[in-house]
Amino acid sequence: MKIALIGPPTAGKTTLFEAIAPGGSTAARKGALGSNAVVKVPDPHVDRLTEIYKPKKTIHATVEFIDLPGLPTAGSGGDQRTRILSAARDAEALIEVAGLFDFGAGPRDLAAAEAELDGLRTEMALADLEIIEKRLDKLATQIQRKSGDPEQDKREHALLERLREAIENGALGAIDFSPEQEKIFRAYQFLAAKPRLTVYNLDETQFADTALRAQIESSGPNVIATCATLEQEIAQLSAEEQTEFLAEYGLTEPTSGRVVRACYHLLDLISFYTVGEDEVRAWTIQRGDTAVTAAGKIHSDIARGFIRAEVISYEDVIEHGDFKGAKAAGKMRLEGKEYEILPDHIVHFRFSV
Ligand SMILES: Nc1nc2c(ncn2[C@@H]2O[C@H](COP(=O)(O)OP(=O)(O)OP(=O)(O)O)[C@@H](O)[C@H]2O)c(=O)[nH]1
Ligand SMILES: [Mg+2]
Repeated sequence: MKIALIGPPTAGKTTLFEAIAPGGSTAARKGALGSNAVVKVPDPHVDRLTEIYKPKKTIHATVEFIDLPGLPTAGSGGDQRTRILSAARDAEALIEVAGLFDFGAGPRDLAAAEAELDGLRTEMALADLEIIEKRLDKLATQIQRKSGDPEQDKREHALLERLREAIENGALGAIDFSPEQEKIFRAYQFLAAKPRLTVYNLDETQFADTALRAQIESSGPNVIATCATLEQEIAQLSAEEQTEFLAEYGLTEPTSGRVVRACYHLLDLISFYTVGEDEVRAWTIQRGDTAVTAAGKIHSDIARGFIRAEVISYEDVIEHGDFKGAKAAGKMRLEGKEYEILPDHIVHFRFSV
């Protein structure tokens, strides 16, 4: 799962990226734009289970972040802007970053940053519309010459016309697709359709203003206020120093952790856990996934030879000391393939191949 940081130049994307991935970025893929890094999803459940099992290995869920260069202002940037937008298209979700700190052009207020983000969203919608127009032209020619599959081409043409209108009106979310339409729609990877987290990047003084932070974050569930330079400093501190430092700002955890978790939720991902002396591990599934799908994340053999899932809630495991204790206390459910795995489930799969 890839999440791209996108925004106007100098908004603090790279600073935020480095705060999120203090270990540094992994080597960029050949020809890829921007750096990428695989980042652990902070998870108190994994921490607690590790304390209990003291396993040889602990594995967190991860997501991948891509730090894109700043998007040049509309009408400039040529090739570079096309490359940035197409790299963003490859990501499953976007973090749009706007700066409120003074980066040379004087202090900025929230309204200015919001306007800048509106501009960015318009840019992305226009890039989608450009793709639609090109495809519509091509389909029209194909339909006229009967060089493709005319029926299928007509259906795609009609769908794209609907999508064009929806993107123009910012109403993509309101469309109901048939399975065939859904498939076509997904293949286009429209930027306007990507789940988004909005991050406003403040300077130290603005960030100390809790009222401003609250005002920003009250504007929606996927809006976060941060100070990327501060986050970068925090990432270098020991756990103890971190707690102290954060307390000065009235925080209990770094916002970089919140950003990572918010992205996880944005993508509708959840974690279930497996535990043991060898390994405590968080596994990533999509909300709504069944036990057999979850089993397949661990190994295709476990899905193929699936017998039953032994499921205990995290709370029950904690209350009864460990998985065994909770099982002895009768807290275990034995579930079949179609059972829906929930976020705090600890699972042991019975299988035979
Ligand atoms: N005061 C303050 N300065 C910041 C903050 N975040 C970034 N900066 C500064 O702003 C400048 C640009 O930051 P970058 O993180 O490189 O911005 P960017 O969005 O990656 O820039 P491009 O990749 O060129 O588009 C740097 O000098 C940062 O130190 C912040 O939260 N507060
Ligand atoms: Mg940068």
